[in-house]
Amino acid sequence: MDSVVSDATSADVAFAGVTDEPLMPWQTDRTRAPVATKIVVAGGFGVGKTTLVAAVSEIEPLQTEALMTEASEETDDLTGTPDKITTTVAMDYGRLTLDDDLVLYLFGTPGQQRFWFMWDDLVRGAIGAVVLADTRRLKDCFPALDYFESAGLPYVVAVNHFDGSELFEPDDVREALTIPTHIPVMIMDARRRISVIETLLALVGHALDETPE
Ligand SMILES: Nc1nc2c(ncn2[C@@H]2O[C@H](COP(=O)(O)OP(=O)(O)O)[C@@H](O)[C@H]2O)c(=O)[nH]1
Ligand SMILES: [Mg+2]
Repeated sequence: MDSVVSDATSADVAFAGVTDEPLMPWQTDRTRAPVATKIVVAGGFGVGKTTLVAAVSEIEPLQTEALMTEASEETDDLTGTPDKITTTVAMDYGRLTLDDDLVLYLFGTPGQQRFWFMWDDLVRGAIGAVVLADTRRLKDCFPALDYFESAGLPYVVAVNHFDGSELFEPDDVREALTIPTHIPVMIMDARRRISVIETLLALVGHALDETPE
């Protein structure tokens, strides 16, 4: 049963912790059943989505990497990640249990423009999204920001800080991307579990804040 991804909305998540509320469809026992939430991980090509999911997933992350061929040379910009030889063609998928009562299902989006058609399916039932940004290629996250803004899906911005790139303050990134003040902007390292969990918790908290009373 643990592979079932619910259609939890942020409202479901907000109510699931209240003891006299009815059980959620995925709950059989209020004292033990975890709340399942779906989170989308988005951002430009090579920004660290696959790395993030792999850093925290307790199941072998499902990755659909393919060797990049010369055919994708023109579309896949390698300037920031010259060593990258694989690319995610469908999506990353991972699971993370927090405190035994909150299970996060992580879905990485394919970064490339040619896979945009999948996004409407990917975000269905999600409580929110993490938009990864690389300060050397900030504009790569604009399509994701635009998408979640217009979809009305809560999101946080996580700057994946790469070694050797300049370290910016969250407020500098917020200003550069014109992110509204109520949206969390985090500096993160996609390779570090603790750092990623911090970002995911910020998103869960933010999604709850955005839930209408
Ligand atoms: N130095 C450094 N490298 C990273 C970091 N995050 C990802 N990488 C590397 O950058 C490359 C692209 O990351 P990947 O997760 O595949 O990007 P994706 O296209 O968004 O899934 C990989 O070779 C990663 O090992 C980071 O925080 N620091
Ligand atoms: Mg990837």
